[in-house]
Amino acid sequence: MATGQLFSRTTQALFYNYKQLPIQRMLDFDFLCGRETPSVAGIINPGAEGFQKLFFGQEEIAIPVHSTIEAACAAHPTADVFINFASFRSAAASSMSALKQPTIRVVAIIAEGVPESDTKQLIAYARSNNKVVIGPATVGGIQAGAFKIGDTAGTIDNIVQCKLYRPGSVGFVSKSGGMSNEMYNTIARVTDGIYEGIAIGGDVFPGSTLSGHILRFNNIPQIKMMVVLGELGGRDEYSLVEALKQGKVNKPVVAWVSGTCARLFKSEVQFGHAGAKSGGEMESAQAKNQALKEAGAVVPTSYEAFEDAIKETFEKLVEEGKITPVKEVKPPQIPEDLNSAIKSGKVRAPTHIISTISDDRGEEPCYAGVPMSSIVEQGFGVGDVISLLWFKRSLPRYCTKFIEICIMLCADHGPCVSGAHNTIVTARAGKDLVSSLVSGLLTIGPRFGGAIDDAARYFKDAYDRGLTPYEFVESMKKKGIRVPGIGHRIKRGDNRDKRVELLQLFARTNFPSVKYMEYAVQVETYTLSKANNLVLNVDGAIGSLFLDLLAGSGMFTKQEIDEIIEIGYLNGLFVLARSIGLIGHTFDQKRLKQPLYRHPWEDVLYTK
Ligand code: Q5B
Repeated sequence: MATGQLFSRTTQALFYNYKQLPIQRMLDFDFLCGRETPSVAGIINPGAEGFQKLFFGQEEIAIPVHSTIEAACAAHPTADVFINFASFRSAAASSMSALKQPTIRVVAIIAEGVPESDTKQLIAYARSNNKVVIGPATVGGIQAGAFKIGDTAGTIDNIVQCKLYRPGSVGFVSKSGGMSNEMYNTIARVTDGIYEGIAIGGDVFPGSTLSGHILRFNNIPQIKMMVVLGELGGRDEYSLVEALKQGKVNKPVVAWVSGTCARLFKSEVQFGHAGAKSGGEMESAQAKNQALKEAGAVVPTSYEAFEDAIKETFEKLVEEGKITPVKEVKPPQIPEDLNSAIKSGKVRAPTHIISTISDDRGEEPCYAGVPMSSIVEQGFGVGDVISLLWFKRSLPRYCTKFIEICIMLCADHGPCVSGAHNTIVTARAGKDLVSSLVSGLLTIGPRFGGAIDDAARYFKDAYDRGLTPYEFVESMKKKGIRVPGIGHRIKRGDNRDKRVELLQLFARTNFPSVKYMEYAVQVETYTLSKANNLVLNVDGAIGSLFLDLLAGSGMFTKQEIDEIIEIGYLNGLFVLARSIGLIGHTFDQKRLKQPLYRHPWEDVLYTK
């Protein structure tokens, strides 16, 4: 591997598999370091394309998402690092594809459990093509103040504590990612900090080696000393021993091979990493520490003494004038995410919506506080659900039954009424269910189906003010207003609307009082004396009877009744009911494969 710098303050990466947290951590690190460009140029999410919103400091940025490695490399030719967050199943294949891209120089493989035979192929390909593989089974690496791979060095707090936002003088390489976090802390405490840190990963065959990185660090002028944390198992450390012996490393190396405790076990021990097992004596931590020491590395007597060894080596270099400790800089403050700030109680934010009728956050959804299971167990009907969601209370059974009857009776009134006609024409124009439904619903209004609220308003006002039917109807006439709930295109005094009769019968049998309905009937008697078509229609019947329900059930205060009437809840009954019929008409037309409707010329009066 050798040569020198792997990364710089302008290095950009392609991130394989969308993982919000590590990408955001990379971008937060960029901001902390004062980078001008985000270190993630693009995301590769197989099968998906578009943009992913993330924060770069205080600003939101949209990072392009590509469905293939080839497309991402073509779109971002200067992004030369490939950070592979694929699972162990697909990590090798995707890494090989990345290595084969001419623009990709470094591939970091995070997954554990990549088959060794696959890794060997990756290593061979990388070597012969002068590319670098970090991992598998690694957290990655970091160049302080410049570029960071994924989750390396953990949280922003840890990165600040370890002063990784600006370069120091120490090159660090370890097998373990977890231990590298620990070492970043140690090194920050006793030196002027890390210049570059790499975790090569704990597999038996790592893509790049401890010695490879040390030789590379040796060529980086800003790195004045190196720290190595090896572990028992494998022979990587002996390559470093050889390099030291051959004088290929001319900067101080402080090294420790962990796993000395393995000797306390009677049988062979396998530690956390695949490669961390005590093989023969040569692979023991003791033997490797001894060999490193003999080759000229500074090797402490125990891990506990490692920190002091690093400290002494650093201080000696300072004394010798080989290191001028870097000047401390204050990193910018990363804006905290609103969600985490709220969670920790640091800030409060106003909500944008207030809702009182239902809640889906718990174990089961609730309508006005009543859980779904109760609704089912208690045999509630749609009338009960409407009373919960519209009126926020459980109404007596006769009330909910009345609501259900209204819905059943208003569900449809044939294909010739305004709403059904519109729905049929729309369905025949090839439109979908929702378009056909809403085109019918949009006809509901003061003349067709949507007169229930006004009927309730006017009947209530007239009755409460003590107007006689004559006074009421004539006053409306004077104002030029048709009495809502009165009149029908086909129903007559001698051809009453059956629906009205059924509603009246139910109310007379079940309601404690039907005073508003009786008043509406008196109004009808008067209007019928004027013209035979001025019957109490279904809107008028529902409007007047709902006034009786509201006033007679004892479930509503006067103020609540006034509010219901003022807001206008009752047309909702017709809208809901007629949706059933309009949906039916849509299906009917589709089933019958009816062609585009065109109104016949003969049925239009063309005139000037
Ligand atoms: N005149 C419903 O009118 C209709 C009068 C009136 C005083 C009245 C009309 C009206 C109020 C709104 C209303 C709901 C437009 C109806 C429904 C659902 C449906 C539909 C279905 C379903 C019918 C003739 C003469 C004129 C008018 C006078 C009429 N209504 N005077 N108060 N309310 N009602 N809508 O038949 O002197 O000749 O000028 O607006 O309650 O929509 O099945 O089809 O389930 O789908 O077109 O049942 O009554 O009568 O306009 O020719 O008027 O009567 O002033 O007097 P028509 P017009 P004049 S239920």
